[in-house]
Amino acid sequence: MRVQGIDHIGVAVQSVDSALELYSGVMGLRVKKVEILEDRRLKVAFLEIGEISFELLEPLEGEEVVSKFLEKRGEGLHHVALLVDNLEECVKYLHAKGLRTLGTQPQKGAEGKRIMFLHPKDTHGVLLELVERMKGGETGEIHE
Ligand code: CMX
Repeated sequence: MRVQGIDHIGVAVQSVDSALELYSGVMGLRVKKVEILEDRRLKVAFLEIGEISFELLEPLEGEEVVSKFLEKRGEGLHHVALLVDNLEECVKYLHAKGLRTLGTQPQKGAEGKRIMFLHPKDTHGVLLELVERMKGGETGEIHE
């Protein structure tokens, strides 16, 4: 397994618009994209910090995962996303080492990436997302 770097850091917020007032309006971070992930019922915004991003996550009506996090812990750091070059190989390796993934198949994440999460109970309390960037950019159609 080779971790290439941090892709992004996820932050759970009550309102993306309100969080952008601080991070973009006051702190001047560039907004790369604001996106509605309809299938996950999330509104997300990506802010550029050098090579990595802050991903602001706002749950929409009917969303259960980030909503539960906000209810239990309030706003704050939600996950760290590690960039890997081959998601399947990486997951196979980690399964062999006894780590649990959340779900069995890679999912389509924001920006057309392929993602999978590891259970925070297996990673010293940090929710880790494994990210493989797609060839073909945003569409996520071409995978080699
Ligand atoms: N970081 C660290 N620990 C977390 C956590 C987080 N983000 N979310 C939950 N936990 C911990 C809880 O504190 C709890 O620990 P204790 O038992 O010691 O209290 C334990 O995990 C179980 O938490 P829970 O509140 O009972 O919640 P669930 O088990 O229902 O869900 C998890 C937890 C990690 C399985 C769920 O959040 C999940 O499936 N996450 C992966 C998907 C995801 O996060 N999607 C949103 C982002 C999508 C995107 O970026 O595209």
